[in-house]
Amino acid sequence: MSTSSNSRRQFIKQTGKASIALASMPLIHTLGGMQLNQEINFIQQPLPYAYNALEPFIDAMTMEIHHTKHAAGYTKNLNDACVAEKVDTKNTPITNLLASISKYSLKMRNNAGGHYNHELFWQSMQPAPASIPTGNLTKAIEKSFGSFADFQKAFSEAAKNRFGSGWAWLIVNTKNELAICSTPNQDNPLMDVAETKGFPLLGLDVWEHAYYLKYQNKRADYISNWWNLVNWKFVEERFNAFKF
Ligand code: MN3
Repeated sequence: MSTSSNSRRQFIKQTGKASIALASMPLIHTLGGMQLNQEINFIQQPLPYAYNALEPFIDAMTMEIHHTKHAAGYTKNLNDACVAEKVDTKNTPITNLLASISKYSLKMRNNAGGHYNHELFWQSMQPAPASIPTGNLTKAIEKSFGSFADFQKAFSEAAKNRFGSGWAWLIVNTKNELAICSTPNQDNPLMDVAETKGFPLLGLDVWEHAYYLKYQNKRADYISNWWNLVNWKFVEERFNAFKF
């Protein structure tokens, strides 16, 4: 898929409708020069760092099981569901599938979300030390949340308060503003069924499989330590590529 961000921006300018932009977001596949390839055949990408690279905040065993078992399972099951439900994976970007997910089975919903969410999750982390957002993203965060500290507090609350399994998100919403939301299970803000819709810039996995070996019941400690691992450069690239 090769719609350029220029023609995309042009398209958005002409239509002026963020909701249309959200339904046709090819740029996610080419951010930072990376070709994720999900749109061709839903492939799980290798981790961009070693299993132990995020220690001491996320331990190597958690990372290995999470990537090779849980996340790999979502990708496999997504491909199985696509065969069963006759989705043309060669011509269906994952974002299009998510935008019409209500037309498919629960298996498709859970695994398309699981695949997309985890591919984003791995890339949005990097080994410590902690970084902070810069440039346009900083300005947008301050505009929407007051300060970076206030943003972190609100995002952490969303992650803590997600009952059971799910995700917390920083998104660009349909009003083209930064917002925080959370989703249950493997849902995400790109889905037509999502309560709050938008383009995900950053997501935090708060399923117990993401932290239980090290943190057990202490989800709040996992969340506060995770801030040391956020790859703000990657988040900012997503923001700048999406901005219109
Ligand atoms: Mn997970």
